[in-house]
Amino acid sequence: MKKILITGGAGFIGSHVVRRFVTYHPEYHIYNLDALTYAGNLENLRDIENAPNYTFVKGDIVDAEFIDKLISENDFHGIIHLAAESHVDRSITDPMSFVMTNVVGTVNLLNAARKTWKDNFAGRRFYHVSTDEVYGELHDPGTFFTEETSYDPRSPYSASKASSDHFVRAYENTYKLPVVISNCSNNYGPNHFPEKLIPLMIHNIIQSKPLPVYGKGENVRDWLFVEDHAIAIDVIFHDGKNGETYNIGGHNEWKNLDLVLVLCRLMDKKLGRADGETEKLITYVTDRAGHDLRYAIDATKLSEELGWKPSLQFEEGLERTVDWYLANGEWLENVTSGNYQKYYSDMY
Ligand code: NAD
Ligand code: TDX
Repeated sequence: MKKILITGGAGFIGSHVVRRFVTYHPEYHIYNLDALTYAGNLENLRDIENAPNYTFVKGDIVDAEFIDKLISENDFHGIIHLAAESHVDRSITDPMSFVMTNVVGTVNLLNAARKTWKDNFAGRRFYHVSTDEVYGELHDPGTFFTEETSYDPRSPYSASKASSDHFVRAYENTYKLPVVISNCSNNYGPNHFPEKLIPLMIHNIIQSKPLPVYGKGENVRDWLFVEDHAIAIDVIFHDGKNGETYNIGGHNEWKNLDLVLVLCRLMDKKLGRADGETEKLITYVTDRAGHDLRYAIDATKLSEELGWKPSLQFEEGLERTVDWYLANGEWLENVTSGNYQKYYSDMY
């Protein structure tokens, strides 16, 4: 059985990727390597934790010795790398943890793969999961990020992800490591940590707390349902070409304020509140420092070359997401106790 290492598999996107690979690829044994930071939660994987082709490994990608040992002792055919510090606001208050995990951690994995695989790269693949934020921001409607767009990272988070992307490409060029990279737009869906816009709003709506909209709510994001991202990763891992980059996006742009209003109306219905009641909770707060105006992905290459398209309409995805949070109050309760309280009170 081929062994595949997935890093960051206890986090939001990683847990959906792990579930997909464990369920749809019984030909693989999936090793989920995760440090279980505040963002990692094994509850996300309860349904598959006893699957015969699944093993969890607790560990930190910043620990080079540990990573070398893990990778040299296991004959991994593929490494799908998602572990990261992922929240832009946290990168503004603590950039160094982003350098350590996103840059140093990625280079540790690249080094270990190179040393272990030596020049025997046949059938191996290092898949680096990245973000559209490396391309900077867009201003003009109708313009999109393509795979040829120059890098222009503008937050400590995107600078760390851009740096890791460059290292991955450098290892391909210098050592011929078989790599593939994808850059995806904003994900949403079940298991999303409630520091990010959509789950934070859902959490606050349920609790009738203020809904903090940064600035005037005019920034634009392109939203993709997380399971569609997991499908794209599956497709690229198997059919993508070494050395290539694939952009992944939903062609689903929303101004933040419009998105929050849609969510408020949906939650009025779900919670049996009067129409318009929830949106009274909207509160405009100080803008994020260096807040990127607009991200929008052109995913033509992925759809034309590999046949991937998002499967879900946004309305359906948003309703599935809201229903998941309403049905999983205990999950939300667990992740918003303890340290989350301190994070939230420091933010506002
Ligand atoms: P997340 O914060 O929900 O999860 C990150 C996971 O990585 C957690 O389980 C955490 O415990 C683990 N981790 C963090 N530091 C680690 C370390 N030093 N060693 C081992 N494990 C560690 O993040 P996410 O939103 O699921 O994002 C996953 C990946 O996808 C990231 O690389 C991110 O840059 C990328 N991405 C995210 C989005 C998005 O909208 N969330 C969009 C595009 C790309
Ligand atoms: O309380 C909030 N109020 C608000 O107005 C929060 C948390 C966010 N926002 C705004 C900021 C952004 O314009 O909403 C938008 C989305 O914010 P986030 O959910 O923090 O996502 P973003 O900064 O766009 O980054 C996300 O997408 C790309 C992920 O967190 C990254 O990991 C991914 O790479």
